[in-house]
Amino acid sequence: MRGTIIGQILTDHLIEGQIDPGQEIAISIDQTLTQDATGTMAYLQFEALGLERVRTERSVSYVDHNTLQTGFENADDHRFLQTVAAKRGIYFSRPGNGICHQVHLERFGIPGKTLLGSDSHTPTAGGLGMVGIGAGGLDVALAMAGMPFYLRAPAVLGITFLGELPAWVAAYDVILYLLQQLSVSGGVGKAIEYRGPGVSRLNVPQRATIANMGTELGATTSVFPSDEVTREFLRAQGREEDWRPIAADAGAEYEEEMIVELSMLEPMVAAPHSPDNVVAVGELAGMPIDQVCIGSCTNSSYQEMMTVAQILRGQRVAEGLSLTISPGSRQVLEMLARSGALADMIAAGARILEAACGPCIGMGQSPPSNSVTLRSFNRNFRGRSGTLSAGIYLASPAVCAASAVAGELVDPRELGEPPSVQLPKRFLVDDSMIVQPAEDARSVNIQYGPNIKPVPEQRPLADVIEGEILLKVGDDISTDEIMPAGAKILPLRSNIPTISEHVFEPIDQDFAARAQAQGGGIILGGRNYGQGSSREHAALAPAYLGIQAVLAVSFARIHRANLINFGIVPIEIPSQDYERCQQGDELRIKDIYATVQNGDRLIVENVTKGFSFTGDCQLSARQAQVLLSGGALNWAKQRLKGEER
Ligand code: MIC
Ligand code: SF4
Repeated sequence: MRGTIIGQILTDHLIEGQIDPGQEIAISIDQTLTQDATGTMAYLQFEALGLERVRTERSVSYVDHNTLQTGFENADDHRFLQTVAAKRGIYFSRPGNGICHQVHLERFGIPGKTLLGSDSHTPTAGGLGMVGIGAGGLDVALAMAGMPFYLRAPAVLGITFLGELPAWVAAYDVILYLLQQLSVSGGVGKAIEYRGPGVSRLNVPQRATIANMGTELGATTSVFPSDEVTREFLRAQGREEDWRPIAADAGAEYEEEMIVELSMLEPMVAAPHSPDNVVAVGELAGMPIDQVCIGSCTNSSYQEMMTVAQILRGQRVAEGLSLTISPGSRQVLEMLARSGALADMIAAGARILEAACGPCIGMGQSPPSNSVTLRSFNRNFRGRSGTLSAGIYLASPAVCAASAVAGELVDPRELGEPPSVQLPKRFLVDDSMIVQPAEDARSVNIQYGPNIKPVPEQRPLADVIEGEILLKVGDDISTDEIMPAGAKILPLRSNIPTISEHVFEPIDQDFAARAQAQGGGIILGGRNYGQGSSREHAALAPAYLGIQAVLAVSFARIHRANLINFGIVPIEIPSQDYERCQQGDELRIKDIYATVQNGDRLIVENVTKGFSFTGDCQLSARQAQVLLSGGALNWAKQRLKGEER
């Protein structure tokens, strides 16, 4: 850690603790971002803290996830978000202005600063040399209140890039290659720092693509140096004054190291249903494809979109195949339009969607039953497209565009000369869709709609947890399976009682009803439980259904923090005990208060089968306090009160 970029930025922001991998530290947060789907809850929680204005250097609220407005719910959410932003000192990026991570990179990110976002892909900002971390909305609300963010200090994995990307090989192929090598849990407990001569040959949007998908590796954050390339990008965005150089010290110490020879890489594809199920495109070439979707926070920069336009120029989308394109921001979309590239896309038969998350989060464009959809996105978990029976494949925008024309998976290297796209000297800068906070906050009334329900009261922690294993699930369960998104469910994000009826729906349709009938219970999970999204609804809604504990072989970082924030005890158990317990078994866990407080191991009694085993909560002193206070909101309120005195 010593001398690394991550070590330097964490040290600059350290408030409590010692930066040793695995130890809990508290850092100050310079900037926050929220998006609409997690933002409404984050701001409801911020309101519950009772502060007048945010206390960060810069907080931005984006509307990008739910822009379908199939009913009044979304529109009400947008109005709520805009009025809260105006009143509380937050910049508001209006619907249509683009995907949070892309716009933040273009307009707000600053090298060397910390950014906490209520979205798991917040590390995208690492492309600019910023430490971006994804968290639950409540943690972001606390950061907006000026409170530190607590995390386990990561170990630093230094990845050295040598050489240069060959023709037709994209930044996306680099991260798919890393996923193939390291798996979706390979980055857990780590921060990834990129270095070496190959880095200077990647521009900022390419670096951002790689940093973005470090999330799929399970990494806490991913960071690139801030160098002349970064400076050039910021200059082209008209904000060179935000630049400062950041590099690792000569003797920087990495806990782990890896070398990637960029020139050896080739176009890759991730097959269903996991982003680490990666093979070379060549291995699946010729596979028929029904739908292609290009865009998302991973791959919707100007450069990627121009590449797509050049591949599509003069071509036609294959018969029977639907191609959608969602540019990452209004800046990108307008530049495509003014350059004529948009016309090439339209002429080829592409369906142009607005600059938003769109199909990536299942907001429209669900593919047909049992079909194959090829996407330039970052996740291909089962059901994420909105069609449970469809297989989602992930590949670079170039592979996607070439395949859309052919109607089957194509290795673009067959197309001959690759498009040559340079970043412009000047991007088209127009911030008119970013609303500044009101100067006179008193003039603004926060507007709530009927679907916006208050944050539910937290039940106090029980000293004895007794209940049935309501559901036993396997390894790598994602939050998309725990609390699905998509066009039907996303509009319910501001309404916990209603959204909780959909908990675990893709796995077990009856789960919510069973939990309600039993008045709660326990969930049993395998390894890496809760990977994927930062959505705190995957903890908040189960808590509302009365879930008191989740037992799992291991947990994903953000989800574990969210469970604690909402008073659910995360208990790690040995895999042989996971095997021995079954759905329907009655469990009893006693002396919770004492064990939480003293950091001891817990004894879990399987009453049905008549055996006991030990579990471990591995709580820091602060996390114990949070659980004992009945969740992070109560805990934070107590602290803010203490501050007033
Ligand atoms: C996602 O990609 O799953 C999301 C939607 O952006 C989530 C946030 C959410 O659930 O609102 C994420 O990645 O954190
Ligand atoms: Fe939006 Fe998809 Fe990125 Fe999540 S992963 S922020 S849904 S584009």
